[in-house]
Amino acid sequence: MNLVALLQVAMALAVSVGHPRESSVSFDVEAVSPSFMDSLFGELVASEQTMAHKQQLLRKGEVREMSTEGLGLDQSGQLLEQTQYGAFDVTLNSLERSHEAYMKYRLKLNLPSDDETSDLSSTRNLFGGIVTFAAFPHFDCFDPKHYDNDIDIAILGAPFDTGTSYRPGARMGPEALRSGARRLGHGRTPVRGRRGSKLSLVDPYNTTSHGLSIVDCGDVPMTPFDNRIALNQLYRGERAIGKHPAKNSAPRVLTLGGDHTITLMAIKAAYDHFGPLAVLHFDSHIDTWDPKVLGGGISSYEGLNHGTFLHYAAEQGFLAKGHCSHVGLRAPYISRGDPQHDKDCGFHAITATDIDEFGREGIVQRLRDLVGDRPVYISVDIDVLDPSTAPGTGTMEIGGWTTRELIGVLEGLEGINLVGGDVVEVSPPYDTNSEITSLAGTGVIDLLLGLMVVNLTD
Ligand SMILES: *[C@@H]1O[C@H](CO)[C@@H](O)[C@H](O)[C@H]1NC(C)=O
Ligand SMILES: [Mn+2]
Repeated sequence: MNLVALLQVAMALAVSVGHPRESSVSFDVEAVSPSFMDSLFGELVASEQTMAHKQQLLRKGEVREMSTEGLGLDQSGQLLEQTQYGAFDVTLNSLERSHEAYMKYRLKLNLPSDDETSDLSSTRNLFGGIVTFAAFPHFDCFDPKHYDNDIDIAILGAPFDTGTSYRPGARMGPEALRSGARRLGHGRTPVRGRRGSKLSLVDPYNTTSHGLSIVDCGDVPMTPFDNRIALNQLYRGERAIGKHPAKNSAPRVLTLGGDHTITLMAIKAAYDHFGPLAVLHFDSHIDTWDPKVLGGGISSYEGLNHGTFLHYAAEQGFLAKGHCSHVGLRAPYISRGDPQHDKDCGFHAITATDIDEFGREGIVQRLRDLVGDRPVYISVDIDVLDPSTAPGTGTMEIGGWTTRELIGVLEGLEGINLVGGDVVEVSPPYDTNSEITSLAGTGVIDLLLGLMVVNLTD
């Protein structure tokens, strides 16, 4: 738009503002006492029309004047104390009364006593303080001294990214996912879960309402210098959580990655308690790559990485073969044998474009049929989302789902026997300043948590 056009628009606006619609009430402005807002902000907020409107509402009793209770006025509106503006001994009308009361109130600062701390100890701080996921309680879950403490659902960080083939950074994932969860914790939302579903009624963050013990166990220390040690540390951490008493067979763990390699240890630990798992693997990549194809080279140790871990999970017998599925696939294969090898590992495949062909409900039905009532593990690689909704990840692929599509499919899985889950590959160094990728990851954890609470309280 050039300057002349801009001026024309500005003038048109000025004209329209200058001629407001005719008010239907005739009204004498002088007769209305200004409220305290009018006095403070004057012409900024008050106009002939707003004053008339307000007066009408007052007359009809649809709004009330500000209460004068506790503001140093007696019933008749007499100010009881001397103000810095002098003593008021006239009886004020109601609007003046609110105004004067407000002005007087503004002059007062009532601090609590110097030893009072109740507002410091019980207040949620959205942008400060020690951050646990959605402010869930924390204790050292790995210390045998605490093995008696109940854990029904554990949140566990796996800060590890030395199994990644492309861009690293996912070791910072857990703290970013927790940061994204600072605003969670206030119960139900208008959109979590389908209308009338149990998921839409539960409040995962109100432990009084569901009676489950949900704990943020913090992060497992994972060494960045030797993947074998790091992954074993994670396995032992997940296993330690499994030693705590749970109301329903065993604690269920939601793991915050970390690159996708960490899922192998989470699945292994879940397998210890629940047996072969129907794995729903939301990812743009297959991650069942044969180690000979991806990474296996000079040392066999290279063969275990974020693109091969599902090959190992299948080989180790952790998977309920034929009951697992990829969801959202679209990344290029590496070798011609990949599709066959993927099938051999026991996976079905739902591609990113299948949502256009079968719709959300078509995909939901297929997944539900596939897992039945088997123990299910849901692993969500955030790169299943389109780079426009999740740019902060290691290996982006175009043409993915939106967060709403992913949420819609996950909600459709309400009622499945979800025994474990994770969100991986959130790489904060590649995220935007507004942290959209970690927020998407947090939203997925929020849903998995909801699915678990529904499942455990059925
Ligand atoms: C939590 O749940 C309890 C029991 O259902 C209820 O009384 C309480 O109001 C809830 N608290 C919040 C903050 O929603
Ligand atoms: Mn992956």
